[in-house]
Amino acid sequence: MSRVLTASSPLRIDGIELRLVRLELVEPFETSFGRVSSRLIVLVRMEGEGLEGWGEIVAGEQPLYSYETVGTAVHVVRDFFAPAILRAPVLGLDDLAGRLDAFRGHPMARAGLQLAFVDLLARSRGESISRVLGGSQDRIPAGVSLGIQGRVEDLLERIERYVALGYRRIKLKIKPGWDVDVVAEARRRNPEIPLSVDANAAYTLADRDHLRLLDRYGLQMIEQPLEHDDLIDHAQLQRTLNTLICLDESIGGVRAARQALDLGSCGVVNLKVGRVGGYSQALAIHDLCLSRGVPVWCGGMLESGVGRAHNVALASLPGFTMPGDISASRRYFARDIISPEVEVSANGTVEVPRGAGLGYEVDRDYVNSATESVERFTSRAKRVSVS
Ligand code: OSB
Ligand code: MG
Repeated sequence: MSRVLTASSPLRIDGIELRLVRLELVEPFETSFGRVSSRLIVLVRMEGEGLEGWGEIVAGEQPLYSYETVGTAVHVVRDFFAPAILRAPVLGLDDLAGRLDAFRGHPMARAGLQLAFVDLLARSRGESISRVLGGSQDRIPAGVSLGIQGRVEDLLERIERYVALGYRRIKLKIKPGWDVDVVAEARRRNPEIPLSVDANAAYTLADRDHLRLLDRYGLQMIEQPLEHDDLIDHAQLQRTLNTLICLDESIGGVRAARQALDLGSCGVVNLKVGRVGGYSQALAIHDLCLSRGVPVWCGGMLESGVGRAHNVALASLPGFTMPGDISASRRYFARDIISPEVEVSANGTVEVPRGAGLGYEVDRDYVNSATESVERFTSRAKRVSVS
């Protein structure tokens, strides 16, 4: 696997722009931690060497999935991360990541900057992001994550719809009161489809007997059943379940991934570049799982097309052996901010673009019309000194 994440000569970063863009979802998305009907997308645009790179910070408006929010992300980028990056030309991804090493936490904010940088770097090399990351697949299998519904019939109708569209795996959000009976009915109506569930940390180890009831339904995995930062109880639960546990929230970086695999906390990893702090951590987790024979798939955060394009590039790496939460643009938004939009073919795959950088164009007019605010940071801006 060849991976080139350094520039042929250091990249001078002239500016970093944060842009808040409001996009309505085609329908509300409900999980065990809440319901969203629109997304306030944080786009990162990094300018340098006459080029630009685009990234996205996947934080939500409220600290539910993670403690990070749109507000905390804007704060740490403005006051700490952007000044560190603008201080001197950047040699490559390791240099960029290293500039932020002194700071703790805020992985989603870090990731957004890494994404924009890698897009810029790939464009400077005239190569796709998939290529600079060492991607090996030119199409990736699509999956869909279906939120909690008011009625089981509404869920069954959606399952049918996405199966008919060719999606290769259906994931159901669950929570206490919307779990075993719903899964039983979904399975009864769809005996053959690859099915999984995601609890977003809605249970505790005391629910183990209840969770074991899910073993009957041939699920590919049960995602993040227990607390968001737990590895120990998951290891204990995994020993009593036949169904593989997949961790999402609990895998905050490569150290948590290594510990989870050593402890037996999961048999599958949901890899989200935003959650783990960017490509530097995502690549390390990917390589670790590949070397241990642990399947990885690419998760999503209801991203705009910019974030999704990065997910498509990441999912082209060889360790991604299961369909991810990568769905067509129209599954999320009536209109996406990239062109072409992400499409899922009749046999349930997304093509990995070959063009330079993201391989999709950002639709500036539409982005402008949906923008709520813009802040731009340059090397001349007032800043906090860190070293
Ligand atoms: O837990 O995987 C999750 C969306 C927002 C926050 C957390 C999660 C999700 C999803 C949807 O499951 C993934 C997607 O389609 O983008
Ligand atoms: Mg999840």
